[in-house]
Amino acid sequence: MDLKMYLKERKAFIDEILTDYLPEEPPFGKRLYEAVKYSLTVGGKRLRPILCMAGCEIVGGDIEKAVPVAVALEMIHTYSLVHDDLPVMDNDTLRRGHPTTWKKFDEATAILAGDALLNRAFEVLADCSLNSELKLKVISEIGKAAGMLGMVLGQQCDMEAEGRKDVSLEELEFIHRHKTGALITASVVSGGIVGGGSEDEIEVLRNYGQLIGYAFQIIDDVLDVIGDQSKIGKNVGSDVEKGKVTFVTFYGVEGAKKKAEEAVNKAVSLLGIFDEEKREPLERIARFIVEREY
Ligand code: GRG
Repeated sequence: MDLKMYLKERKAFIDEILTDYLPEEPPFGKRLYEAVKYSLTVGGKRLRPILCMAGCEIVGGDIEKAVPVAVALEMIHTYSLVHDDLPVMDNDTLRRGHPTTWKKFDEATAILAGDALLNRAFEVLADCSLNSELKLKVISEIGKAAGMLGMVLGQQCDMEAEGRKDVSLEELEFIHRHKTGALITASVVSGGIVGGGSEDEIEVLRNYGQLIGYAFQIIDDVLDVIGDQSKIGKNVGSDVEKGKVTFVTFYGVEGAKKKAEEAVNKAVSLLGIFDEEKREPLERIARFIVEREY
């Protein structure tokens, strides 16, 4: 399997269909529509949709059924980035190699564009053609992961930790398990649910997601120190600038990379319950997470 080609093709597929899931352009308030479209189409690895589709495939499901779920996940992820970049939060001007939504439009429009994306994601889920039982399971899974005991809580804790030097490793892990890990985990788990995975299979996907989510955040911290801005598409060095305690603070760059590798090895070993051929994409995606330069 050629992972580069796999990621490229899956990303191209998602890029192509994302805006099909937007409603018709309204006659007024076009600025909101433009901001939503801009935020969604300006780039991104599409990792969460790719994980969702791969989660569906590994349990032997029909990938077509995972598509609206994959789209909803990318909408939620995009909303989180749009809000995270706002001056009242991370105050970032560059995202995915382009001006952040608030910078390109204005702050109020960026807030509304984020709100619109979050709501649209749940409309897409509610309106998709999955059977009602699976649909509710997926909505509940994603709602919990994105919501007040998931990503939003992680974001709040992250803001509260900013500038504090006494953040413990336990607190840091809590922050990232929620802020970054929850939606990554929900992506692969919801794919497994849609694909009709058994309870044991879903449990493996959940543990896999948590481990790769942890590794993903560690590498995000590493890239903020040693990354190439032109490759990662956002400003580097912002953690130090904002006085943030990160995994690099605790482990150093090499130690942090080692931690991420250990997590990924464990995640890959969990996939042993699946057929060798079927598990390859999720194995390779896990490895990509630690090897990535963007
Ligand atoms: C505002 C509710 C709310 C939440 C924001 C996810 C998040 C929470 C903030 C993003 C800040 C950040 C840099 C987190 C580190 C990990 C992360 C989620 C990076 C961005 O995800 P990628 O690398 O981005 O998948 P692309 O652009 O490729 O989609």
